[in-house]
Amino acid sequence: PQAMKLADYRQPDFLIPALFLDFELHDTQTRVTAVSKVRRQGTHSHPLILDGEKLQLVSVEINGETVSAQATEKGLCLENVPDEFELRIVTHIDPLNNTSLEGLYKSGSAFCTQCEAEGFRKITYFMDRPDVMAKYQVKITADRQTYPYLLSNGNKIGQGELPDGKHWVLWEDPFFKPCYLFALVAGDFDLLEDSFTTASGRQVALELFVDKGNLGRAGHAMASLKKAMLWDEQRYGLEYDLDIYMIVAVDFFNMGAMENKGLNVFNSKFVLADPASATDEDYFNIESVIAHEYFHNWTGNRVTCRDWFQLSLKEGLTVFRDQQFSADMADPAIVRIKQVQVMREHQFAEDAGPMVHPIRPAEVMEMNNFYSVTVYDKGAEVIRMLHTLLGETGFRQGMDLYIARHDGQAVTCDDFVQAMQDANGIDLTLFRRWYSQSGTPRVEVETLYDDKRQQFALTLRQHTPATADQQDKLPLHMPVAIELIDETGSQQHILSLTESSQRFELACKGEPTLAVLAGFSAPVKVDFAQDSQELLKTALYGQDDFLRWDAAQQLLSESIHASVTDANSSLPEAVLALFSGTLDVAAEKPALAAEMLALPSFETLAQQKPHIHVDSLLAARHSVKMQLAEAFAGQWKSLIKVAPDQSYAYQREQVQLRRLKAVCLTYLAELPDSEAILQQGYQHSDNMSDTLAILRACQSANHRLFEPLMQDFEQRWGQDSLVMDKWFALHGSRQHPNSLASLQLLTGHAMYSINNPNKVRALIGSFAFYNTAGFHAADGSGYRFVTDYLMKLDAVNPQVASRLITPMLGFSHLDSTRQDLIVQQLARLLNHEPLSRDLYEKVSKALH
Ligand code: BAL
Ligand code: ZN
Repeated sequence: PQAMKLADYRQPDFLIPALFLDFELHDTQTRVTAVSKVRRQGTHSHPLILDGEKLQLVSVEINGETVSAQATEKGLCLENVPDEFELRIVTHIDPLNNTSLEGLYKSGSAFCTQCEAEGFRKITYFMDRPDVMAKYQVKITADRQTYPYLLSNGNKIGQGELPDGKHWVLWEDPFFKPCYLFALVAGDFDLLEDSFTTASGRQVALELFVDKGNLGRAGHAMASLKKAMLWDEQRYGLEYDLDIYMIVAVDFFNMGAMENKGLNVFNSKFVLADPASATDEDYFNIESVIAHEYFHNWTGNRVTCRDWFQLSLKEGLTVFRDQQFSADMADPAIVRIKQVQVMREHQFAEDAGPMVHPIRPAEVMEMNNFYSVTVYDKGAEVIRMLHTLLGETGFRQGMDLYIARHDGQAVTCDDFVQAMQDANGIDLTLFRRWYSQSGTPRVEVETLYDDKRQQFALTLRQHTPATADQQDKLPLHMPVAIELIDETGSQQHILSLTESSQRFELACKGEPTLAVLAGFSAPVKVDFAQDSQELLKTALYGQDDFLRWDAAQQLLSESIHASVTDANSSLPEAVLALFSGTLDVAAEKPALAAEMLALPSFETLAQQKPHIHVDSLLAARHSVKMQLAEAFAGQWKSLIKVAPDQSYAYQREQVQLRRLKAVCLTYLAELPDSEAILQQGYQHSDNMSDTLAILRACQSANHRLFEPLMQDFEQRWGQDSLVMDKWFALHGSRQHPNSLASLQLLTGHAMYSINNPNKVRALIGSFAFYNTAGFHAADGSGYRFVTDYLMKLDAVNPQVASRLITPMLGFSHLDSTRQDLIVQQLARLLNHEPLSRDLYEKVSKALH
């Protein structure tokens, strides 16, 4: 397979301003008729090249005349076409056997589609690129009884009955859109209806379709949608533009959800919730994903991407917008901490591995591989930096200009930055480097206090180490937010760093304690040698909650790394003081306390060092956890009683207390006398958050209660697909000598299916990503198991396989024995036939 290059972009040779699609649905032989208005763009005599994969071509007509055309594996080439014509193409497709879940496929008994990025070419021959935008009319015909709902984008403009028990519906979308935003759903659902009146007084019908019997779990998603609609009006002045907004929840879905115009298709995991079956985290994620897809209506749909290299144009921006929304709906500091954890655990790891790329990649072999933490989450960090540099008002002016200038267009990341620049009258030339330069920058901090002048001097040096894709790096423009803490309180500043080395001076009465990167103001690693007393001071007395948490994490990380080198080391005084100070205020600030008391994850710890030894790092983390469990045994026992006394609601104070309790339980479960407390906690729990907290605590402590409680859980929830995913994930991530054997057994469980991405991610994904001991087993059995599984999965669903291989890619920080074991498995995979383009791109880069 060949890589495509951003530098090779050319505007399309033809435009297709109108498309009529006619679907006659059938499990294995759906007939698709596509009628396009085609127009040559510019003066040239190039043929019309249409993308198409896994299609059975029936006929091609140009202006009513049949033409003979030979399809290849990749598409159709039509020579000598007129400058303007009507093109009618009939194809047959096989949705039932489409396990890739791209194009038109079946999720249970319903038909649904997923077209982003390049799935439309599995539906019909078309110019499958986002800069070809058309107005769509879609007619769907199917059996009335099995498929009472026939849905597509836009407004319903016709429907009728047919004599053979079939019916049809005609939809029209008044907005131009690229084909990746096309959607079709047909099935029998329960329907939750509501409405929203926009700021300008337009009534919008809201329809949420869920599997039969799930209506009771749809309320939170609907409430979230209405909050998101209101928020986007208030924060960005952006109103919804159609008369109807539909969301359909399906069980088989590669991603979280999809923003198709007026008809979002969602992974049911991000729709369905009730207290008994969903955790606080599920409630949070539903609210955030519903908002994310809704926000795409403007940032993604009305203004879309010119080409797929620009994916971060819509994803980075929309993630940033959903992050702002979540911060307004929940605890801003906690929300921020979670985002930073994703950056440090996953994005920094991507930068350190073979798939490293800038937020606007320059080369792509398989686009699905670039729906990455870099494009999404680092992309959002880059937008956040713009927001920090321009301020809320300046950023909003930039957004207003961007929308006004580009509504209805397919544009580039440069166009976005240009709008920000023009609206604010500032030069963002240097800032643009974030779009083309990959890797994690390091910022080194040096300080000097001049007592006489009462001046605090701060030198910042930035440097981005070479990455697998790019040797030479340049200085970047970034905001570095700092806090100076002294006896009188604290002061905050935002320093604008543009050079490789820069000195700043600040007036300060008395030598302050400095804390750097408040709110994680830039996606960088900071090198700042601070002693534990300074970190402790920031953790206990800082103003910025994020900085307090960050200082606490540094103290804990350092003591874990110290314990790697000296297995008998006891807990440093500063860590003991950190825990007692935090526990003292835990009842007042439960949310922050919970995060400050939680140990950094293995993955975060691994990212802090160039080389790690898996077993010693795991042992060190466990030893620190044990010592903390014992040192504060009394506090864990008393704090878990600070639970909400009302019945479950997804409500801020309750969520905070439950989270604190969950962290306390992870320590408590390590104590010898915890069994009765855990047992009772499990039995008396009336909600999934508390139940899962107990199970997780038992799992991570390898408590003997784990197995009986898991059996009980399976008895109770064995028929509930979404809840069973939690059960699979607990098994997959359990670090236990038998974990591999149990994993093998569980792939044969009645609720498990290799065809369902949620199941695969829950069981195999949680093993590969989070079962450190099992995955990195010294004999290579974990790597072999995952590789064997990937070979099977790749034939079913390459996109999901390609996600799952991530933990096998970054191995340069592991010991040489493990590196060799991984390389052996990757080599085996590279020789496997057939191998998808998705996996080929990653494996070949990793072995390079
Ligand atoms: N566009 C793919 C799913 C999402 O990011 O919303
Ligand atoms: Zn998105």
